[in-house]
Amino acid sequence: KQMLAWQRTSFHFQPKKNWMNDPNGPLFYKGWYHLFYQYNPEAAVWGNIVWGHAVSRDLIHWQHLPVAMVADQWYDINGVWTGSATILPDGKLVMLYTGSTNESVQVQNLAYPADPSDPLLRKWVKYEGNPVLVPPPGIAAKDFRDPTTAWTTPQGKWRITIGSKVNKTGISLVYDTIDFKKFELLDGVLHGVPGTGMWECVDFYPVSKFFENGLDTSDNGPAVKHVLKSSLDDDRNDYYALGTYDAVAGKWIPDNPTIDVGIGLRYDYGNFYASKTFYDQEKKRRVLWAWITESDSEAADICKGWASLQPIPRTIKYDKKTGSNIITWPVAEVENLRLNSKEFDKVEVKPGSIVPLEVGTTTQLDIMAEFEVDPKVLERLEGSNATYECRSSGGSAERGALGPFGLLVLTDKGLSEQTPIYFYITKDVAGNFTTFFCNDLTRSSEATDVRKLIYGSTVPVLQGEKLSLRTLVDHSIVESFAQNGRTAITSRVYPTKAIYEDAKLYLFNNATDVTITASLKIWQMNSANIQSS
Ligand code: DQQ
Repeated sequence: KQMLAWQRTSFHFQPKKNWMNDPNGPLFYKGWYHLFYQYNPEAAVWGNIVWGHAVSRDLIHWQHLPVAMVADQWYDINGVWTGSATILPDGKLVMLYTGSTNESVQVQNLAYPADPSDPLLRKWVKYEGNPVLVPPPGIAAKDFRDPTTAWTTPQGKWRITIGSKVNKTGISLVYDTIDFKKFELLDGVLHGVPGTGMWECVDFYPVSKFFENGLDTSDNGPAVKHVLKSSLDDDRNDYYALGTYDAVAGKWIPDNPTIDVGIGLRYDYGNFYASKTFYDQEKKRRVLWAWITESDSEAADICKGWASLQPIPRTIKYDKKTGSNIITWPVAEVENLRLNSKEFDKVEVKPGSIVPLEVGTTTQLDIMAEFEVDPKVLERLEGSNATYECRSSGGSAERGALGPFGLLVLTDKGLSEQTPIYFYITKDVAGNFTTFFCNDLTRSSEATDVRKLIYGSTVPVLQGEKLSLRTLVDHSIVESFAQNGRTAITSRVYPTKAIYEDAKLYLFNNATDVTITASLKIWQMNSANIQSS
């Protein structure tokens, strides 16, 4: 009981009770951030899906509102599924969402605010001509869902894309519209990738090649690249690629076809799915939400009465330094929750040792850490051909010359439960280094009904850069970022012993050949007191 109560978060968005999944139609309107989400009002498992709704001034402190849309029409009676908002030039809003019909056909529907003068957008009206789109010829009835935010075309129309598949090829269909009521299907697809299966929750948006600000979804030109993201139903991860959008043809081409959507980069290498971005016109940034599932058992979810979280929303930017990836980083507003901080300067961690970090209670933390590895040791070491992979290489217990080293969060004094977040450097025979960033959950809990994977991937480290990581801990969620957000890993952690006052924090170094010098700043985090009205 106490264990389950401990798992509820203090500064992450979650409904008061029951089940949540995908974020829907995020937007900023008349001074308020709105988050809608897939919600089951009746239970802590998926089903009876309606649109939950909450508002915030700062993306951190939320107020729950009554559900925005329920399943009350033949065209959404089996579920008011995922959708996106578009803000029209006159400030009006339209919402497109997928309905699962009385015959479980996936159709697209239009909704709009009943009272645009209400900044809280409490009431929504469904268009009387719904559905506005049904599956086109050649597309199966259950493979047509999750319309994006619309952007403008050179012809002055609106354009959207909708995920689907043909055989095993994941695709995104493209439609033009003037009024969001009548749509015209374009020839061909925005993009498709063989072998990737059904594309859910497609997202498509520009990022600036040169500047820090985010871009409106309709921005285009030589100074932008376009990100295409798909949530792969088959492996439940969010993949993206950078590329070029041809507005005339309605097609997108990846920069590098070998790291295309679904076969290349991910937003997050942990638990992170069905994400959606929106352009925050107030702060001129693009913000990312996502569905973070539980990784305990359904029985435990039913027992605690809730399931799923949203991450701390992240700003998304193109990484000008590498040119090959985007960077995601918790919105600046989360820093307002920082309480007292502790600094640790140049702590030496010898090969095969751990160092406790005394910071008081460790269940709500924001940790910034930098690690230095003696460059002479790096030079001296002989390269090997070892093929390392976070997922399959034995986790934090497997010792190599140059790793693993990093943090142990949510760890009890006896180290019987520990959640390591770490770097691991490899050197090949040609002398090239590769840095991995991983999170090992295999010893994170003594509970037996919990999925305990090892997450992670490589992270680009440029000449002269120190290794840096940031980790946010909030009870059962741990979000980690390497090299300022080039690689992110979100995990759900369910300790049985390392809870409340018994959760400790350590530095560890399991490398055999290097001493690590770590400098950290660690804040305890306030709760966000999420209110219901
Ligand atoms: N969740 C929704 C669908 C979407 C899926 C249904 C992704 O619209 O494809 O709850 O998690």
